[in-house]
Amino acid sequence: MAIITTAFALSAFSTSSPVVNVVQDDPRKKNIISDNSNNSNINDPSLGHHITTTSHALFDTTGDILDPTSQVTSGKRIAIDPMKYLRTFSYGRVSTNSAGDTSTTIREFTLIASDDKIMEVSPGVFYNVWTFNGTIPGPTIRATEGDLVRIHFVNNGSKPHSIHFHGIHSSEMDGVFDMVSPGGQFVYEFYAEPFGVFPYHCHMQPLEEHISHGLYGVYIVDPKNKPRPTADEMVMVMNGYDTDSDKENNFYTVNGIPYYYMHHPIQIEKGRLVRVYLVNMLEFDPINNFHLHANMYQLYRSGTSLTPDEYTDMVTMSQGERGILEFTYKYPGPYMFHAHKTEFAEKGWMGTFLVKDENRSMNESNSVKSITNTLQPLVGRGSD
Ligand SMILES: [Cu+2]
Repeated sequence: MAIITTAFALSAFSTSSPVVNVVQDDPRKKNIISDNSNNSNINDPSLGHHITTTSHALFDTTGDILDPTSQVTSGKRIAIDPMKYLRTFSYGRVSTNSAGDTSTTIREFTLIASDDKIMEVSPGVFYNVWTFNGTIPGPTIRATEGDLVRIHFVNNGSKPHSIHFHGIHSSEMDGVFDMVSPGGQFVYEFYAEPFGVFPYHCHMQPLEEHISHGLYGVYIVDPKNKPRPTADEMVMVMNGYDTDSDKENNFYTVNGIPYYYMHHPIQIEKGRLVRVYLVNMLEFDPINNFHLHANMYQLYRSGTSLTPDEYTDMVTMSQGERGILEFTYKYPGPYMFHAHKTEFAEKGWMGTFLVKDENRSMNESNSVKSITNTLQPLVGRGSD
């Protein structure tokens, strides 16, 4: 049995870091994750690593066939779709565990890290992106408070990676001390608590390298007892790309591609509640922010309360900060939203909402009818 000891040798945690063993010939490797993606490495039994730790329990997969939360693209070039990402929520593969009178909803997800993909960030500018499931940001994981969340993590990259979820969970599920070597797997399992909006991201060192290349996504926990009102819901992740490796960003985006929503406005309806789950994952710059034009929004910081913290048109966040923004447009038309840090806006972090009046034609015909109805008796009388 080949045991590769992969101690987490971080200077910041040099005292009593747990040692992680990757057990290559574990008989349970028959339980390796397989799926219908075209990434052959994942189905290679020789890569069916399992991780044990000397300081806590063994975490293993169920052996079930798992559904990737999004398609892994073939080849090294990736194309991401911010419009699709915007309103896509992954609720996982759902099962129920009943014990007596109580039953727990289990949500299982597969996240596959890779670090060899090339993305055209801007015309003619290519950048080595590191991705979860082939996208930046990674898929949006969504659960309800109290659900059991099980993340089957596969490191299909060439460097050690992990997933660190924000939220409440045990130490061994924190994705910090247990690095997953290339070809390795790990199963993170925790109950979804508290409700709110959280980032997840790789936590390997050097952290700024792993985050700035794109290994992050959003994790939403819905309140169990009092769901938020129905709304047009969307996710926005603020990020940047340091394409010349000088530790300063050259491009800034929301949802992965500079200026995307300027060229492809987000259509929303007049009078309908819009809810944005906003997360800042920008590396290198200490702050980022979100300004909405011609409107104001209710801001729920971290999304952990049903009572808004602020009514504003501007929120500033440091890295990892997030919140829920709720607003409704009164008037149709195009409206900008952007970082109110001019440099970021002018290097790609701006977009537009196109507010449409869905009832406009009906309203117009109704008003015409109503005007006609009002006028007709007069017209009739006048003609007497
Ligand atoms: Cu990483």
